[in-house]
Amino acid sequence: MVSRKVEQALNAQVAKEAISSQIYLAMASWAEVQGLEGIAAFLYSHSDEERMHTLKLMHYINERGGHAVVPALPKPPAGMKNIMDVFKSILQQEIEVSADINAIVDLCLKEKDYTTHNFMQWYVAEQIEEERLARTLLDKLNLIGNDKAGLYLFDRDLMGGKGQGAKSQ
Ligand code: OFO
Repeated sequence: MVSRKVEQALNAQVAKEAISSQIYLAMASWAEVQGLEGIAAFLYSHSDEERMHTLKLMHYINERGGHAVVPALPKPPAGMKNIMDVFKSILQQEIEVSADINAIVDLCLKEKDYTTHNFMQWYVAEQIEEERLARTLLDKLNLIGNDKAGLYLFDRDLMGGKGQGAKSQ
């Protein structure tokens, strides 16, 4: 059974993950309109991943005797300045989510909720990967600068939708 405090914190995280999903979705649509198909595929796929993060939390809350609440979501930004701006926002978003996850882990220890603490370790590990990926892609974009051929290759690398190109280089 989750305590009321932990339930509230987990429900707040449900909203955060759903917001992340919406942000990635908005960015995906923007990239698609710019003709950046690979980047769009990566962002659409990541939006799905964030929805999976949302659902995983919701199931956990319900399985532990709480009630997962579907949150109202703010409208994500529709327009981006450029692709660099997109990946800077992504890194910022992931850093914020990591801080939220750490705060829940901290609360679990205070509440002596070792079951939820254990469950949250999946999110802790996931955030390390999410931040790493965002930093790697941002580093690549910094290297590319204004080189159009470089952006073409970056976009092509992300065509698989998972950022594998970024991982293997
Ligand atoms: Fe759910 O990891 Fe990104 O935000």
